[in-house]
This record gives sequence, structure tokens and C-alpha cells, in this order.
Amino acid sequence: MNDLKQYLTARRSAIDAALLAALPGPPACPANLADAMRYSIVAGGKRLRPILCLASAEAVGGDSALAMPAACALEFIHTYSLIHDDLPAMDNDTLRRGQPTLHVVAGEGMAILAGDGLLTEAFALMAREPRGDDSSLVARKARVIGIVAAGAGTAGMVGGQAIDLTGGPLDADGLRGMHARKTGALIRASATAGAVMGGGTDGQIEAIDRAASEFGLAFQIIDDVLDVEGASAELGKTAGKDAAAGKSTYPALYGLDISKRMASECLDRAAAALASMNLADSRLLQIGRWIVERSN
Ligand code: GRG
Repeated sequence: MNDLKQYLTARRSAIDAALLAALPGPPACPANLADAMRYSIVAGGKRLRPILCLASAEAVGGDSALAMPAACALEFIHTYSLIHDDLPAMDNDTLRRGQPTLHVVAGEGMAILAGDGLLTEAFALMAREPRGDDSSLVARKARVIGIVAAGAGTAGMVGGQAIDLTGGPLDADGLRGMHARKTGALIRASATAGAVMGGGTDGQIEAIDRAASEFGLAFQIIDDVLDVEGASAELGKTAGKDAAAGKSTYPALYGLDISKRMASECLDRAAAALASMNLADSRLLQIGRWIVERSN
């Protein structure tokens, strides 16, 4: 576990440096917009999606440096989704990543634009980098742009948010389907994008996709558990909001103990998927365990 901690710390500092370098700045980007985008990116966060992206590239024997632009793009998109989700028109939250939300400090209009900027710059970054006209690299980049667009778009995260916004109680299948889109799709895209940039075979990419889909479900189950058991200070966001809003959650449908067991069963299925392509000894399963054992 200590070894994983060191791995996560090293990856986070490389990702943080790459994110700062990738953020647009003046004069091309107006200073107030650049400041707003930077505020939400440097506020922190676990960097789960970029870490998964890099670890997947490594798992298939690839060079993780080739996956770094996609890793940063995924964190840009994730951060945009949090900024927009926190807006008064959506979840109306005032605390995120332990800081006041962006619309509280910069105003709603600027928060909307910062989210728009991060989303758009994510695709510009993946189109631009890694540089080079080698045909295999160009083909991988194009495939990854499609994967990330599908995960972030209407069949993925944005579609899931629309289902959530529609409201109303969801049964077990409905809840699972909503989360598979809203949070699972970007987590899957993070892992598969890394595997593609790392030059994985179709079999490896498919196994990593199946494992990441289990990680996504486990992530959401634990997110719901932490909303019940966690403290706002440690979570860096408002705890207890789901119950207060009367939302369908895993603990509400199954209780806390069964929810936790379901999350650990996701890890068993992920392990089987990875083992089918001899990927069980990679970092990916350790990252899955971290998702389930985390406290924020
Ligand atoms: C507004 C288009 C649009 C989409 C929003 C993902 C999402 C869709 C909203 C976030 C709402 C939310 C809190 C969902 C629960 C799961 C989740 C994505 C938690 C935050 O992700 P973490 O824990 O955050 O990876 P950090 O800050 O660590 O990066």
C-alpha cells in the first residue's frame, strides 16, 4: 500500500505540472477566464481519471508520457463537469475540493465560461499533443478523441446528468444506468484512452474497459456511502446532500453493509477481467482497491 501511495504521489505531481502547462493563459485567453479555469484545476482533487489513464498505458507496456495529454484532457473535462454541476441551476453547491465553488468566487457567468473553456481546450489538447506525424500516433490520437467524446457526451456523462436532473426515484437498474453514464463513462474513457495511447491490443483494451466499468460502479457506490458516512471537511464537499435531496442512492436502496459488499464484488469482477489478459499484476487493480478504500 505504501508503494501505491508513493506511486500516486509521484503521478499526481507529474499530472499537476502537466495540467498547469496545458492551461491556456493571456494574451490569447483573457486573464479573468484563465484565472477562473486555473482556480478550479489547482483546487486539487484526487486526479483519479488521469492516474487511471497513465496506469492503463503502463499496464499494456506503453510509454505513459504519450498518454499525458489525454490524461490532462480528462481532468479538464472532469473539472468542467464539477464546475457546472455545482451551479445554482444544477446542484447549487458552495463547497468543492475544500474550496468555495467557482461561481461563488467568480460569478455564475464566469463559472459557465470556465467550464466551457476547459471542455473545449481538452479536445484542442488531445488534437495537438503528443506532437508528431507518425501515422500510428495520429491514428491513436483520433481514436482517443472519439473515446473521450463518447464518454463525456450525450450517451455518457452529459446524458447521465440529464437523467439525474430529470429527478424522480430510480429503481436499482435505473440507478445503475444513470451512474454508468454520469460517472462511469468518463472513468471508462480514462482507462481505455490510456490503453490506446499506450499501444494496447484490442483484447487488452477490451479487458481494461470491462475492469474500468466495474471501477466506475464501485466508485459511485463508495461515493454514496461516503455521502452518508463522511464528514464535509474530509470530503471537501457538502456531505449528506443526497439524503437531504431525497435522491436514490446505493445505501438508500440496499443499506450500507450490502452497498460496501457490492463495491468489493465490483473489484472481484475487475480482477477477473484483467486476469483474462494477464493484466492483473499491473497497477490497475491496486487503483481499484484505492477507489473502494478511499475516505474522500
Ligand atoms: C454538468 C455535464 C455535467 C455533468 C456533471 C460528474 C457530474 C456530472 C457531476 C458531479 C456530481 C457528483 C458529485 C457526482 C458524484 C461522483 C463524482 C463525479 C464525484 C467527484 O469526483 P471525484 O471524487 O472528485 O473524483 P475529485 O475532486 O477528487 O476530482
